Amino acid sequence: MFNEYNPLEKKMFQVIDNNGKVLDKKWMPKIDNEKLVTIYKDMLFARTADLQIVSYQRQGRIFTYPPNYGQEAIAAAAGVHIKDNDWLVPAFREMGTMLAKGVSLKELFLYFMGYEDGSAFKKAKNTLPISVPIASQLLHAAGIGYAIKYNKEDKVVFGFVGDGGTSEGDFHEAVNFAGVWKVPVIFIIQNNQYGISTPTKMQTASESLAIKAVAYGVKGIQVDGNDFFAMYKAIEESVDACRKGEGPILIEAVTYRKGAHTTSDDPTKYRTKEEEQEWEAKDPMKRLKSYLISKKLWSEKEEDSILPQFKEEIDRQFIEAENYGPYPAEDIFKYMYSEMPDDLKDQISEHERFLQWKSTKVK
Ligand SMILES: Cc1ncc(C[n+]2csc(CCOP(=O)(O)OP(=O)(O)O)c2C)c(N)n1
Ligand SMILES: [Mg+2]
Repeated sequence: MFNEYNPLEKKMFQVIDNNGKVLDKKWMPKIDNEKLVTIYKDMLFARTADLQIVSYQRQGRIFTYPPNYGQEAIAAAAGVHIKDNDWLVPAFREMGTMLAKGVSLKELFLYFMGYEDGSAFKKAKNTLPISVPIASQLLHAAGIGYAIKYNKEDKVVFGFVGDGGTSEGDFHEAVNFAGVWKVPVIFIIQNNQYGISTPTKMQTASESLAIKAVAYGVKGIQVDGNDFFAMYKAIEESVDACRKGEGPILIEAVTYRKGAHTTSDDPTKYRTKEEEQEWEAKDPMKRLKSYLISKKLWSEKEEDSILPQFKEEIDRQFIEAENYGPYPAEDIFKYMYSEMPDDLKDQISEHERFLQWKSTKVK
């Protein structure tokens, strides 16, 4: 696959078309029917939660949130392949993979409500916190990959970044050294066509983002990120390659951020209705659903009956997060170092004085 879809060939890897029809059986991954339905349900759960969070934010019940809407196939495919012991190094738009790794929705809610506990995952092993400083997480991904190789462990690192992130030095340093060290890291670029309002064509003069792999001497592939089967297959082969010591791999997953950049953004200011409609036809959930319906594995009726249960479960976890109670001010400072340096201790005292002052001002 990596030969046939070498980025120099300028071909995007696809398995199904926009109507869920298989384009080339040779690439169709073997997935048990029951498992496939479970995966679809997980994607539906993630999408439902994502839409519901935007509505909680509009009610003033949660802070700024970056919607995953439209990018679910990428996160789901990674979620199927990532094992408990593998490392997940997220950016901030990978809800499906985080849930698959064992992060709870409640923990994600806590994170977006400002609690440090939202990053202290109770169940998910080997999962780094959400990373907002763009691309900085990839250096950790490369470093963890190095440690895995050094310790001769059978683990793979899944490192996520956006198209905008590929313009950061950290991206290039991480991919370069991962290539030099030949470490088991799968770099997944979610090319959702925008970095806030900046379109991908303004990020780079390269033919594609996948082609950057060539310069670093690593395997790369451009994949239709809205095609679940293509993402499944590409990640499956990437994991195999990494476990055989043939990593790292760079995947450019071509997708579309159907929602706003975050709840603080208004995409009507910088993109057209026509463009949105064009991508609507490529929606990842619709495509997988069409496939499932054509195979009689799923129906609109089943979807209608499961959605209220999902909504109730999402609400239940949200209300638990809402009732979490106040957090100690120290939480903001205590996780950066194992032993807190003096300047941070000073900042805690200053912050406490500020909170004290504020409580006398704000009624
Ligand atoms: C180092 C850094 N610079 C700027 C920002 C502000 N910022 C937040 S998201 C974003 C755009 C990121 O775009 P992309 O990498 O394509 O990811 P997407 O949001 O599309 O998932 C920017 C510039 C930041 N968080 N970190
Ligand atoms: Mg982007």
